[in-house]
Amino acid sequence: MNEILVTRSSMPDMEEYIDEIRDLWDTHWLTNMGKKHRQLQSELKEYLSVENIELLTNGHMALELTLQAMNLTGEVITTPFTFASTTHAIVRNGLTPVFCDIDTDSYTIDVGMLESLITDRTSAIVPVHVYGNICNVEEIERIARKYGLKVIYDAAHTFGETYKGQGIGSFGDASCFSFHATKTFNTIEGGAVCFRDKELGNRIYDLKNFGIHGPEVVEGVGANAKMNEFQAAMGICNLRHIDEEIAKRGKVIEHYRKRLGMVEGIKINPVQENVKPNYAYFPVVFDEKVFGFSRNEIADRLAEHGIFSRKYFYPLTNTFACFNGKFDVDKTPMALHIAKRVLTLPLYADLPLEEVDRICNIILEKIR
Ligand code: T4K
Repeated sequence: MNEILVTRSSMPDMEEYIDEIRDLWDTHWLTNMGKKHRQLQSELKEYLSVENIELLTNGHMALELTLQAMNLTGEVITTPFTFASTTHAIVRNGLTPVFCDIDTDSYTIDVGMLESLITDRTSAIVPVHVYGNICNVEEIERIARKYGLKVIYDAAHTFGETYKGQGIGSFGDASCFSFHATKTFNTIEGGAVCFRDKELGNRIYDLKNFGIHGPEVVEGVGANAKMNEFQAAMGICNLRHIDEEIAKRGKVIEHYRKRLGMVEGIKINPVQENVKPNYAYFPVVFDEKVFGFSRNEIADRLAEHGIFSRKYFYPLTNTFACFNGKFDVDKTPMALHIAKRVLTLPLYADLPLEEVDRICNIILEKIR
């Protein structure tokens, strides 16, 4: 049986990658902000249309170190409908996550509720552009200014997206991207933070490289979160093909939408206005009462055919066992509703449209 997983890493031709890494055998320079790191950093700055960018070893460290570099205290407002990383980055900085519910259509932070969660202990907002759906950046900016809060976007899913023609990484005080193998753009593992304030960038740099300023000068108590040269080389190669990759993902999604978009009991995110998308994920929400089958039944049925969809993002982070019931999930009812019903279907650039048809046929099989 031909197995299909939820995604498959984009990779350049092997020869292209080998050509890119060949000179590492001449220089023996493998990490510590080498030539490839510097090249990728400057190419990404241009591609993402951002003023400042710092590369890191993964998306999680981008988030965790950015929060640390901001010296935040107290409470941080965020959403539980996300990958573990977002909440963990907050908690690992000794901060208290305060969970806001999500919007019905985009599954991003519900800006209508946001203001009611602000207290005199709130220091920041960490909204998530989940699945590549853009948050209401204008309203978030207004609220953050009004209360003097920092905004750090979890932009793990939004590589290359723009809003009103502006690079998505240029919103808020900082935006953190993931370049993990499963993302639209990958550096195997990898990530980056884009930021406004150069001083913040200096502090993130210190945290990513032990606070070292020279062979005999250590000015900060930093960690190690450097992207190495093999990661950067993968990024340089993948960046050459990214527009084509995104276009191919777009075709896959177009086909899914054609097949599933009008089916009663299946909900698909509406296309967002003024957004250039990157087609990061394809989430589908099943309303069992109308569709006739639950999300879990559909996931199991697909698995029987060797098709492995995923329940991103179930369970909600505010229900994780590691938090021992500390958070009240009833405060985020929409997030709970979506998490129980959502399934992300297989999506990658080279997924053949015939396979998309096969997946849709299995999903729709018993309702016809
Ligand atoms: N914030 C958000 C909102 C995020 O979604 C993430 C990461 C982060 C922050 C943190 O960024 P990083 O520190 O990871 O850069 C995957 C990814 O590992 C993770 O990056 C991603 N979000 C999350 C949504 O998905 P798993 O545990 O589901 O991955 P796994 O190993 O089950 O892989 C899923 C599928 O991907 C496989 O079935 C096949 C395919 N795959 C996987 C790997 C590892 C490949 O094709 N190639 C590969 O190398 O977490």
